[in-house]
Amino acid sequence: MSDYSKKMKELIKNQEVLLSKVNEKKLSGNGFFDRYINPIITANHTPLNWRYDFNPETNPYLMERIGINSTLNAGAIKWDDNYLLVVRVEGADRKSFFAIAESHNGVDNFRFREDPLVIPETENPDTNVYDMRLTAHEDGWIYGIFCTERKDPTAADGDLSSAVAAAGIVRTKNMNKWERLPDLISKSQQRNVVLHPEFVDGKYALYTRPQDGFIETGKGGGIGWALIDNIEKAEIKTEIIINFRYYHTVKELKNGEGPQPIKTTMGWLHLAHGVRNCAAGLRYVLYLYLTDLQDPTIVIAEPAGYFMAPVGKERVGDVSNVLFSNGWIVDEDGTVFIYYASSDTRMHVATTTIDKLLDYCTNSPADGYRTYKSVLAIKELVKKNKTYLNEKAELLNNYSKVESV
Ligand code: BGC
Ligand code: BMA
Repeated sequence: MSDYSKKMKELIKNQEVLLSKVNEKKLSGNGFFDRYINPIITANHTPLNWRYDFNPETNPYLMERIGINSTLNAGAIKWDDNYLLVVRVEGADRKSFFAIAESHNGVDNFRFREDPLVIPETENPDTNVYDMRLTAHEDGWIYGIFCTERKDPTAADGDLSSAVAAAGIVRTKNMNKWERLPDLISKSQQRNVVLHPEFVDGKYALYTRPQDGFIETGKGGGIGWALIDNIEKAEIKTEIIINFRYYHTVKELKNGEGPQPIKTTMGWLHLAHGVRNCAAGLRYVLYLYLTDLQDPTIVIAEPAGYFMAPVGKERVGDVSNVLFSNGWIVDEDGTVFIYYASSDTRMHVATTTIDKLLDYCTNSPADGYRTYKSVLAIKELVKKNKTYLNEKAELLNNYSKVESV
């Protein structure tokens, strides 16, 4: 066998070892979700065919011709019994694109399809696209709403960073052919737009995130809500804020809807990200909130602080100190697979159940917005435990007395 073939075989073998690695639960200890030991999708999981030219005549050194930098922020949906992710893959050239990876069990063995997705452009070509949310809508289509980014046409000469973020919309019925609809028309810039799965008052409903600039949300108060007459010419006419940013909380600077909300018996369950600024830069964490089944604009429960924050190796990457999620899947038995990316670099999964998430949402104390209130919440729990444990001790005591008679 030639050296070339040996090297090639080695590459293929190593990748197969990575792709078929079994993933195991790592108990988190908080009771409301479990992490897994390995990330589920990294840049090294992308097909070798995307990166190498395997012809010794045109690539005698068997070099990578196209570099892949990271795999992050995937939308998720159950499809043909598979856990399907539309992954944001970022090349070494900084451009993100979407690619489908699937697994039979949702926690390991994710494999990319042969080709990445080709998202048709509009008459105003996207410079970059990312963070797709997938919604199986009751109209029968599966929608993907993503962020499309273009250079700010009004940027001053020499300003090569100012950009405009808008929501791009595609839809499919088979996960193969994607139809591009016109971008969402909105007065403000938009990132983190998510389609609600049901009609509300006969209209499409969007979770939005109005922002003053590309980075700054400015007067944009939080996660918004807008009803849309026609999804094929989507336009935000009126927008209200349903989940507010708040001083000195995990979502002080920005927040945004994560994946499509899940309908439960107690309300619509939402996963979102909250951002605060600190000396180390922006810190992104995930939080949960619950809204009313009949009127999804009313928040009925929201625990204080974060549900999940970066830990250990998750804290380091291209954009460190970030957890971001725009995809989750619920199984028929109530198991929830939360797909999240750490530090804009790699994808992970955490599992839990609908019952646990609802328990977490409705029984963890809400934010008191002040230290004093946080301390009172702890004191109340201590008191509750003392009363319970004392009563229990008394019961046990009486029980053992009866037993010994
Ligand atoms: C990046 C995104 C990021 C956004 C705001 C974009 O250029 O691709 O990952 O969320 O800027 O910082
Ligand atoms: C955002 C998101 C994500 C990213 C995060 C951290 O604004 O839209 O793309 O994970 O920044 O860089």
